[in-house]
Amino acid sequence: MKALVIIDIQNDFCPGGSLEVPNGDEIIPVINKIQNSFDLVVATQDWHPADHVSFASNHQGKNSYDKINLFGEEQVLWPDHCVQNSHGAQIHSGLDQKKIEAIFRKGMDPYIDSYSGFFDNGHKKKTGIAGYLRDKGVSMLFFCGLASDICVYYSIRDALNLNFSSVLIEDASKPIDSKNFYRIKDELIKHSVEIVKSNDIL
Ligand code: VGL
Ligand code: ZN
Repeated sequence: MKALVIIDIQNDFCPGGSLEVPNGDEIIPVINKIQNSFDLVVATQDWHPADHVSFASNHQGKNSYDKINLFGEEQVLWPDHCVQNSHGAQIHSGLDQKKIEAIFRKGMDPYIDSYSGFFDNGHKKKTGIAGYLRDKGVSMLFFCGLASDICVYYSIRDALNLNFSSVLIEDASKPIDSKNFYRIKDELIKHSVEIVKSNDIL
């Protein structure tokens, strides 16, 4: 059984949002078009408290996109984004939610970031999405959403480690940094992730 996993289609990651992905909203009609091709559709939602450790505003003297060392791991500091209950945290109104059976929130712990839809960045806590997908009988995951070089990428890496076969729908995803995405694409191909276009699955 095949599931579509839609990552973080939220206002803050779309044009006009605080952490906008260039042309991020352009993938929304593409995602809407492909949803009917799947047995199951789920989504993730970045959902941070205002005092979240990933926000530059919570570190004196630091600017957005600075990097800090956090408990031995590198942490990029972001503009405030996807603050719980804010407009920016809402799923973009253009995304068709009729087929989305469950939305897994992530990034609620103020002290750790959570790029992947499966675990926090320290791999300490699960969101429960893997158990949910397995319970539903899913073996193959198709990923799309924002941003393909951050949250989509980390989600795919975890999916591979959890032995889900994984496909990235390239034109249903967009990166924050397209140069970074070229590197990531090579890495994913080496790890036998299939990269397809939305037309291939319609
Ligand atoms: C994301 C940076 C910080 C993403 C989330 O959804 O790609 N990026 N939080
Ligand atoms: Zn975030």
